[in-house]
Amino acid sequence: LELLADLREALRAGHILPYFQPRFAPGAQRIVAVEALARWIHPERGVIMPADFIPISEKCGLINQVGLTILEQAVRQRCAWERRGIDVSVSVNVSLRQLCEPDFAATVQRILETCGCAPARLELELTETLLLEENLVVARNLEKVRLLGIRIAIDDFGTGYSNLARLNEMAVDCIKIDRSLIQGLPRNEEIVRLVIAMCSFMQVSIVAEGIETPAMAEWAQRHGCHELQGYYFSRPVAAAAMENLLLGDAGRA
Ligand code: G
Ligand code: G
Ligand code: MN
Ligand code: NA
Repeated sequence: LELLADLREALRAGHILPYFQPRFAPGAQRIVAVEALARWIHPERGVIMPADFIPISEKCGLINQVGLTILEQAVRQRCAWERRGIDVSVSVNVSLRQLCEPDFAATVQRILETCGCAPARLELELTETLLLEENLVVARNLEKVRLLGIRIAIDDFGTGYSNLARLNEMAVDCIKIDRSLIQGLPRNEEIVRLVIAMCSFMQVSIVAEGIETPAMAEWAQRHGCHELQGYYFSRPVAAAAMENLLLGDAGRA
Protein backbone atom coordinates (compact mmCIF):
# COMPACT_ATOMS: atom_id res chain seq x y z
CA LEU A 1 0.00 0.00 0.00
CA GLU A 2 2.84 2.31 0.83
CA LEU A 3 4.45 1.32 -2.44
CA LEU A 4 1.25 2.26 -4.26
CA ALA A 5 1.22 5.82 -2.90
CA ASP A 6 4.91 5.96 -3.84
CA LEU A 7 4.12 4.76 -7.36
CA ARG A 8 1.65 7.57 -7.99
CA GLU A 9 4.27 10.04 -6.81
CA ALA A 10 6.98 8.32 -8.90
CA LEU A 11 4.83 8.69 -12.02
CA ARG A 12 4.39 12.39 -11.28
CA ALA A 13 8.10 12.87 -10.56
CA GLY A 14 9.24 11.00 -13.69
CA HIS A 15 10.96 8.22 -11.76
CA ILE A 16 9.46 5.50 -13.98
CA LEU A 17 11.64 5.25 -17.06
CA PRO A 18 12.70 2.80 -19.76
CA TYR A 19 15.91 0.79 -19.74
CA PHE A 20 16.86 -0.72 -23.10
CA GLN A 21 18.06 -4.15 -24.19
CA PRO A 22 19.57 -4.67 -27.67
CA ARG A 23 18.11 -6.96 -30.33
CA PHE A 24 21.07 -8.05 -32.42
CA ALA A 25 20.61 -9.15 -36.04
CA PRO A 26 23.29 -11.70 -36.95
CA GLY A 27 22.59 -11.11 -40.66
CA ALA A 28 23.32 -7.38 -40.47
CA GLN A 29 25.86 -7.86 -37.64
CA ARG A 30 24.39 -4.95 -35.72
CA ILE A 31 21.78 -3.91 -33.17
CA VAL A 32 18.64 -3.33 -35.24
CA ALA A 33 16.20 -2.76 -32.40
CA VAL A 34 16.02 -2.15 -28.66
CA GLU A 35 13.35 -3.34 -26.24
CA ALA A 36 12.18 -0.80 -23.66
CA LEU A 37 11.83 -2.31 -20.18
CA ALA A 38 10.33 -0.28 -17.34
CA ARG A 39 12.43 0.59 -14.29
CA TRP A 40 11.45 2.56 -11.19
CA ILE A 41 14.39 4.65 -10.06
CA HIS A 42 13.53 5.09 -6.39
CA PRO A 43 15.38 7.87 -4.50
CA GLU A 44 15.94 5.60 -1.45
CA ARG A 45 15.48 2.05 -2.66
CA GLY A 46 17.42 2.32 -5.91
CA VAL A 47 16.30 0.50 -9.06
CA ILE A 48 13.00 -1.35 -8.62
CA MET A 49 12.32 -4.11 -11.17
CA PRO A 50 9.04 -4.51 -13.12
CA ALA A 51 8.17 -7.71 -11.23
CA ASP A 52 7.87 -5.52 -8.12
CA PHE A 53 5.58 -2.84 -9.56
CA ILE A 54 3.98 -3.95 -12.86
CA PRO A 55 1.62 -6.45 -11.15
CA ILE A 56 0.58 -3.77 -8.58
CA SER A 57 0.09 -1.26 -11.41
CA GLU A 58 -2.18 -3.76 -13.19
CA LYS A 59 -4.29 -4.29 -10.06
CA CYS A 60 -4.64 -0.61 -9.21
CA GLY A 61 -5.35 0.72 -12.66
CA LEU A 62 -2.02 2.53 -12.90
CA ILE A 63 -0.69 0.31 -15.71
CA ASN A 64 -2.11 2.66 -18.33
CA GLN A 65 -0.02 5.52 -16.95
CA VAL A 66 3.06 3.33 -16.52
CA GLY A 67 2.69 1.93 -20.06
CA LEU A 68 2.11 5.37 -21.51
CA THR A 69 5.14 7.00 -19.90
CA ILE A 70 7.39 4.12 -21.04
CA LEU A 71 5.98 4.28 -24.58
CA GLU A 72 6.40 8.05 -24.75
CA GLN A 73 9.96 8.08 -23.42
CA ALA A 74 11.02 5.10 -25.54
CA VAL A 75 9.72 6.66 -28.77
CA ARG A 76 11.25 10.02 -27.90
CA GLN A 77 14.62 8.38 -27.17
CA ARG A 78 14.53 6.43 -30.44
CA CYS A 79 13.94 9.66 -32.34
CA ALA A 80 16.72 11.48 -30.46
CA TRP A 81 19.04 8.65 -31.53
CA GLU A 82 17.80 8.91 -35.12
CA ARG A 83 18.66 12.62 -35.19
CA ARG A 84 22.18 11.65 -34.12
CA GLY A 85 22.45 9.21 -37.02
CA ILE A 86 21.72 6.06 -35.02
CA ASP A 87 19.21 3.90 -36.85
CA VAL A 88 17.33 1.61 -34.48
CA SER A 89 13.73 0.47 -33.99
CA VAL A 90 12.10 0.29 -30.57
CA SER A 91 9.79 -2.30 -29.06
CA VAL A 92 7.52 -1.66 -26.09
CA ASN A 93 5.58 -4.10 -23.91
CA VAL A 94 1.84 -3.52 -23.83
CA SER A 95 -0.54 -5.05 -21.32
CA LEU A 96 -4.11 -6.13 -21.99
CA ARG A 97 -5.45 -3.37 -19.75
CA GLN A 98 -3.94 -0.77 -22.07
CA LEU A 99 -5.56 -2.30 -25.14
CA CYS A 100 -8.93 -2.18 -23.36
CA GLU A 101 -8.75 1.63 -23.41
CA PRO A 102 -10.88 2.81 -26.36
CA ASP A 103 -8.42 5.61 -27.19
CA PHE A 104 -5.23 3.49 -27.02
CA ALA A 105 -4.54 3.52 -30.78
CA ALA A 106 -5.22 7.26 -31.03
CA THR A 107 -2.83 7.90 -28.12
CA VAL A 108 -0.06 5.87 -29.76
CA GLN A 109 -0.62 7.76 -33.02
CA ARG A 110 -0.37 11.09 -31.20
CA ILE A 111 2.92 10.06 -29.56
CA LEU A 112 4.40 9.03 -32.92
CA GLU A 113 3.29 12.26 -34.56
CA THR A 114 4.62 14.42 -31.74
CA CYS A 115 8.06 12.85 -32.11
CA GLY A 116 7.93 12.51 -35.90
CA CYS A 117 8.52 8.79 -35.55
CA ALA A 118 7.83 6.45 -38.49
CA PRO A 119 5.18 3.93 -37.34
CA ALA A 120 7.20 1.03 -38.78
CA ARG A 121 10.00 1.79 -36.32
CA LEU A 122 7.73 1.01 -33.37
CA GLU A 123 6.84 -2.55 -32.38
CA LEU A 124 4.30 -3.43 -29.70
CA GLU A 125 5.04 -6.63 -27.76
CA LEU A 126 1.90 -8.52 -26.76
CA THR A 127 1.54 -11.88 -25.07
CA GLU A 128 -0.05 -14.78 -26.89
CA THR A 129 -2.97 -15.03 -24.43
CA LEU A 130 -3.96 -11.59 -25.68
CA LEU A 131 -4.72 -13.15 -29.06
CA LEU A 132 -7.51 -15.16 -27.41
CA GLU A 133 -9.22 -11.94 -26.32
CA GLU A 134 -12.73 -11.64 -27.69
CA ASN A 135 -13.04 -8.05 -26.43
CA LEU A 136 -14.17 -5.81 -29.28
CA VAL A 137 -12.25 -2.76 -28.01
CA VAL A 138 -9.02 -4.80 -27.99
CA ALA A 139 -9.69 -6.09 -31.52
CA ARG A 140 -10.37 -2.56 -32.79
CA ASN A 141 -7.23 -1.16 -31.15
CA LEU A 142 -5.09 -3.92 -32.68
CA GLU A 143 -6.61 -3.32 -36.10
CA LYS A 144 -6.02 0.44 -35.81
CA VAL A 145 -2.37 0.19 -34.77
CA ARG A 146 -1.71 -2.32 -37.57
CA LEU A 147 -3.35 0.04 -40.08
CA LEU A 148 -1.06 2.82 -38.85
CA GLY A 149 1.86 0.59 -39.84
CA ILE A 150 3.04 -0.19 -36.32
CA ARG A 151 4.55 -3.66 -35.96
CA ILE A 152 3.09 -6.33 -33.69
CA ALA A 153 5.25 -8.89 -31.92
CA ILE A 154 4.12 -11.88 -29.89
CA ASP A 155 6.23 -11.94 -26.72
CA ASP A 156 7.19 -14.96 -24.58
CA PHE A 157 6.03 -17.31 -27.33
CA GLY A 158 5.74 -20.91 -26.24
CA THR A 159 4.77 -20.26 -22.62
CA GLY A 160 1.05 -19.48 -22.93
CA TYR A 161 -1.81 -21.18 -24.68
CA SER A 162 -1.57 -20.28 -28.32
CA ASN A 163 -4.44 -20.35 -30.69
CA LEU A 164 -2.40 -21.19 -33.78
CA ALA A 165 -5.28 -20.56 -36.17
CA ARG A 166 -5.78 -17.12 -34.66
CA LEU A 167 -2.06 -16.43 -34.69
CA ASN A 168 -1.94 -17.25 -38.41
CA GLU A 169 -4.98 -15.02 -39.12
CA MET A 170 -3.57 -12.15 -37.08
CA ALA A 171 -0.58 -11.90 -39.41
CA VAL A 172 1.74 -10.61 -36.70
CA ASP A 173 5.11 -9.22 -37.80
CA CYS A 174 7.32 -10.89 -35.25
CA ILE A 175 7.43 -13.81 -32.81
CA LYS A 176 9.75 -13.74 -29.81
CA ILE A 177 10.59 -17.27 -28.71
CA ASP A 178 10.52 -17.36 -24.90
CA ARG A 179 13.81 -17.74 -23.09
CA SER A 180 12.63 -20.93 -21.35
CA LEU A 181 12.62 -22.63 -24.78
CA ILE A 182 16.02 -21.20 -25.76
CA GLN A 183 17.55 -22.10 -22.42
CA GLY A 184 16.33 -25.68 -22.73
CA LEU A 185 18.70 -26.11 -25.69
CA PRO A 186 20.09 -28.49 -26.83
CA ARG A 187 17.85 -30.90 -24.85
CA ASN A 188 14.67 -29.58 -26.51
CA GLU A 189 16.22 -28.89 -29.91
CA GLU A 190 13.41 -30.68 -31.78
CA ILE A 191 10.64 -28.51 -30.38
CA VAL A 192 12.51 -25.23 -30.95
CA ARG A 193 13.23 -26.27 -34.54
CA LEU A 194 9.50 -26.89 -35.03
CA VAL A 195 8.62 -23.49 -33.58
CA ILE A 196 11.12 -21.84 -35.93
CA ALA A 197 9.75 -23.81 -38.89
CA MET A 198 6.21 -22.70 -38.03
CA CYS A 199 7.29 -19.05 -37.76
CA SER A 200 9.12 -19.30 -41.08
CA PHE A 201 5.98 -20.71 -42.69
CA MET A 202 4.01 -17.73 -41.39
CA GLN A 203 6.73 -15.43 -42.76
CA VAL A 204 7.19 -13.63 -39.46
CA SER A 205 10.43 -12.26 -38.12
CA ILE A 206 11.87 -14.58 -35.42
CA VAL A 207 13.57 -13.32 -32.26
CA ALA A 208 15.36 -15.73 -29.91
CA GLU A 209 15.17 -14.43 -26.33
CA GLY A 210 17.36 -15.32 -23.37
CA ILE A 211 20.59 -15.81 -25.33
CA GLU A 212 23.23 -16.11 -22.62
CA THR A 213 26.12 -17.97 -24.26
CA PRO A 214 27.99 -17.96 -27.59
CA ALA A 215 26.70 -21.52 -28.14
CA MET A 216 23.08 -20.37 -27.85
CA ALA A 217 23.74 -17.42 -30.18
CA GLU A 218 25.40 -19.67 -32.72
CA TRP A 219 22.58 -22.25 -32.58
CA ALA A 220 19.84 -19.63 -32.97
CA GLN A 221 21.59 -17.94 -35.88
CA ARG A 222 22.27 -21.26 -37.64
CA HIS A 223 18.62 -22.30 -37.25
CA GLY A 224 17.22 -19.14 -38.82
CA CYS A 225 16.42 -16.72 -36.00
CA HIS A 226 16.55 -13.19 -37.43
CA GLU A 227 17.31 -11.43 -34.16
CA LEU A 228 18.99 -12.46 -30.92
CA GLN A 229 18.35 -10.93 -27.50
CA GLY A 230 19.83 -11.77 -24.12
CA TYR A 231 22.50 -11.20 -21.50
CA TYR A 232 25.17 -12.50 -23.90
CA PHE A 233 24.77 -9.24 -25.84
CA SER A 234 23.73 -6.99 -22.95
CA ARG A 235 21.49 -6.77 -19.93
CA PRO A 236 18.82 -4.06 -20.08
CA VAL A 237 20.70 -0.77 -19.48
CA ALA A 238 19.91 2.93 -19.08
CA ALA A 239 19.60 5.08 -22.22
CA ALA A 240 23.10 6.58 -21.94
CA ALA A 241 24.73 3.13 -21.69
CA MET A 242 22.58 1.90 -24.58
CA GLU A 243 23.76 4.84 -26.65
CA ASN A 244 27.38 3.84 -26.07
CA LEU A 245 26.58 0.29 -27.17
CA LEU A 246 24.86 1.60 -30.30
CA LEU A 247 27.76 3.90 -31.15
CA GLY A 248 30.32 1.15 -30.55
CA ASP A 249 28.22 -1.17 -32.64
CA ALA A 250 28.08 1.26 -35.57
CA GLY A 251 31.82 1.78 -35.23
CA ARG A 252 32.49 -1.93 -35.58
CA ALA A 253 30.21 -2.31 -38.63
O1 G B 1 13.03 -5.97 -17.34
P1 G B 1 12.60 -7.32 -16.84
O2 G B 1 13.33 -8.39 -17.55
O3 G B 1 12.73 -7.53 -15.37
O4 G B 1 11.03 -7.37 -17.18
C1 G B 1 10.20 -8.27 -16.54
C2 G B 1 8.81 -8.26 -17.11
O5 G B 1 8.16 -6.98 -16.95
C3 G B 1 8.78 -8.58 -18.59
O6 G B 1 8.00 -9.73 -18.75
C4 G B 1 8.13 -7.42 -19.25
O7 G B 1 7.16 -7.86 -20.19
C5 G B 1 7.44 -6.65 -18.12
N1 G B 1 7.57 -5.24 -18.43
C6 G B 1 8.71 -4.52 -18.43
N2 G B 1 8.45 -3.26 -18.83
C7 G B 1 7.13 -3.18 -19.09
C8 G B 1 6.26 -2.14 -19.55
O8 G B 1 6.67 -1.01 -19.86
N3 G B 1 4.94 -2.44 -19.69
C9 G B 1 4.46 -3.67 -19.40
N4 G B 1 3.14 -3.88 -19.56
N5 G B 1 5.23 -4.68 -18.99
C10 G B 1 6.57 -4.45 -18.83
O1 G C 1 8.78 -10.82 -20.82
P1 G C 1 9.76 -9.97 -21.56
O2 G C 1 10.43 -10.70 -22.62
O3 G C 1 9.16 -8.68 -22.01
O4 G C 1 10.85 -9.54 -20.49
C1 G C 1 12.17 -9.59 -20.75
C2 G C 1 12.78 -10.02 -19.42
O5 G C 1 13.78 -11.01 -19.66
C3 G C 1 13.43 -8.88 -18.70
O6 G C 1 13.17 -9.04 -17.34
C4 G C 1 14.91 -9.12 -18.97
O7 G C 1 15.74 -8.59 -17.97
C5 G C 1 14.96 -10.63 -19.02
N1 G C 1 16.06 -11.13 -19.82
C6 G C 1 16.55 -10.60 -20.95
N2 G C 1 17.58 -11.33 -21.43
C7 G C 1 17.75 -12.35 -20.55
C8 G C 1 18.67 -13.43 -20.49
O8 G C 1 19.53 -13.63 -21.33
N3 G C 1 18.54 -14.27 -19.44
C9 G C 1 17.60 -14.11 -18.48
N4 G C 1 17.56 -14.98 -17.48
N5 G C 1 16.72 -13.09 -18.51
C10 G C 1 16.78 -12.23 -19.53
MN1 MN D 1 9.10 -8.23 -24.01
NA1 NA E 1 9.69 -12.09 -23.75
